[in-house]
Amino acid sequence: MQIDILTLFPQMFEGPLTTGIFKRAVNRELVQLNTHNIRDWTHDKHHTVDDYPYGGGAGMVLKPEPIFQAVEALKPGGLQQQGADIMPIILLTPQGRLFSQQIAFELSQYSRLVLICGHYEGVDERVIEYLATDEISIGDYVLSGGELPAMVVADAVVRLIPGVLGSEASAVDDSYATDLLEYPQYTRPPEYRGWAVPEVLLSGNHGEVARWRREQAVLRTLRRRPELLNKASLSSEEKYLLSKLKTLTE
Ligand code: 6GU
Repeated sequence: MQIDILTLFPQMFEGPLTTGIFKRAVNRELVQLNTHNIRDWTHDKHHTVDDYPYGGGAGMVLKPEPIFQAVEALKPGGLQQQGADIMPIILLTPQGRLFSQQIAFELSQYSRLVLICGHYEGVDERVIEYLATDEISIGDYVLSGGELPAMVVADAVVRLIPGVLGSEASAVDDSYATDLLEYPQYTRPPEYRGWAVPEVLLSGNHGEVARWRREQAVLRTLRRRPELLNKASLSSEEKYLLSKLKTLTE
């Protein structure tokens, strides 16, 4: 997969994109990550990327021309896209659809992605209407730019590409992939400051361990994120357990 990131602050990506998951994916040639400075596509003396909003108001608005030119330079054949050639052009903005594991999975199916980092003040609406194919937000809080969200999206997508993670199982087992939160994890020592690891995990009984973990995941989800249980696939035994717990707490 090739990911092109358009930003006013390419230096923000230097550390994250050369560390951990991205480093591995790039080294294994599973991912090619490029950052592009939107400012490089300005042609005036002052390299102007933003301007005052028409109609007045606070803040500045990102101009359309440098963003259109930066994206068009990535696709010399023009922007008409068809079939396998399709390349999502995603604007990161608080007005976008809410990012999720499902969206990460959908994006992981493409061979190319373009991420445009917006800024809180805003981006000229013509970028949204005639250039971007998608708008994504990572949550209901305000960040000063789309750079951190672009890293969040890229991380979530890249780790779903086959061969990026150490074991293929790790991605499947994650929270949200199973619609349940993760069960508690422990490592050595078996007792630390008097706090013991649950006995069952030391038992060596794989069936018992699997049952305990599944039960912990369901209980933790019930307590912390009960709305997730509506779409989770639960056994009839688990549904019965949950209905009993719910009547107990009513
Ligand atoms: Cl994508 N951008 C900004 N500026 N703030 C955000 C966001 C994006 N998602 C959540 N907050």
